[in-house]
Amino acid sequence: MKITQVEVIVTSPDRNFVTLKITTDEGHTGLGDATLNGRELAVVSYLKDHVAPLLIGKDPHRIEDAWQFLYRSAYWRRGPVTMAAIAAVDVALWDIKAKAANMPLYQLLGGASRTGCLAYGHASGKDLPELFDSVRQHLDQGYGAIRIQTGVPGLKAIYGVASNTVASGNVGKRYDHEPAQRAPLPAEEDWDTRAYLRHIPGVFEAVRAEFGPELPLLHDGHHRMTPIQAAKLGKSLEPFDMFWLEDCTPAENQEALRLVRRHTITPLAIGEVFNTVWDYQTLIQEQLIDFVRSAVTHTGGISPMKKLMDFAAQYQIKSGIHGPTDISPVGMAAAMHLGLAIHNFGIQEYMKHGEATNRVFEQSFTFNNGLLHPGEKPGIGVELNIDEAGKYPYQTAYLPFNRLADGTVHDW
Ligand code: EZ4
Ligand code: CO
Repeated sequence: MKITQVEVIVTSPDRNFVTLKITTDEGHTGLGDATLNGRELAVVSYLKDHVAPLLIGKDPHRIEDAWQFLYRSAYWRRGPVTMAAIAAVDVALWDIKAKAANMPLYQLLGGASRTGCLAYGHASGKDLPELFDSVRQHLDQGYGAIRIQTGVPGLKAIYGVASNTVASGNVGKRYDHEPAQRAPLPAEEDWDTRAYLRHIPGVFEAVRAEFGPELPLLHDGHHRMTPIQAAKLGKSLEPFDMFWLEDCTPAENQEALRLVRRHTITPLAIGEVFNTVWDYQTLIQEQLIDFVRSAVTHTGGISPMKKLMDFAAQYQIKSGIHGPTDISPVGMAAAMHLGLAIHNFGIQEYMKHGEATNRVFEQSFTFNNGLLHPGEKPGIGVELNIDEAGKYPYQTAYLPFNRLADGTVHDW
């Protein structure tokens, strides 16, 4: 088999998505997600200008060789643009291989280790009544685990609280709990870590009082704390039996987690902005985390994610694969196949895509009783409807950023 065509499709049904489509001389096609939120066109150029010409004529079955060739021959290693581009190639080739084998991808990864992948959704509200309504809506939709984000008194806008975050300069509509906005410039939000730390424990106390002890609860700190602040939050949340505390400190400094770990038994999840296994070396070997947050889309694809999760398994560290709406249905499907197959699956983040997105991407996954399953179609189970995709050209969009009261730019 030979690769005959490599296309990069940009579409913006509810938000921007970048999709790689590889076609072979035997008529098989494979899809890969290359969406890098707010920096989409950089990956489009990387793929179109620097990767597509290298793939024509190659054997699509040689996935590991293609991965190593793209990674090592570039000379410049790692980085989100490079790794999203390589991930798209890797997933598209796995899609082709599984279609050629006439099997769903998870079968090629060792077969199913479970009946389905436990998913968590995002509940949010600017105050407790709004938050409780959002939790109830998620329970009604069948979610069996829920992330809790709330407004903080005195702060106008805060990560993860959609209704509270329309900042000046925003000309587009924010999609559900999706932080990116269609606008010519990023929106500016405000932040105060001490106000946040005072408020959050009471929120979890109230949620436990309302919804009981069983529901798995998660929270995302979105890189905003110092190590000692993160330790304090983790400790103060211990009575509420968290499933995890996510991204408590900025991700570049792996050693910071040593300090957090010394002070709290709240489970820690990190890594949605990581893009290689090396970013986890210290975290995994020193058992500083409990869950790996990497997205298949941003960490080089199925091949390295399988290796990363096998490494993590030696330390009883589980998966918590990133799955916001800025991961396309193609990236979500890849995550579901991997999650179904690996032994150390933990939980899968799952936010529903919009109707327009679901028309562009025809999908075969199911969500029943809180469990995701990728379906039984050969390949990853997603096809791109090119006519629908063509209706939605790229729109400039940015993630927001924030400043402290004195104007200092803070972590977002
Ligand atoms: O802000 O996906 O856990 N989920 C998150 C996301 C991220 C966006 C960034 O592209 O932190 O909402
Ligand atoms: Co996050």
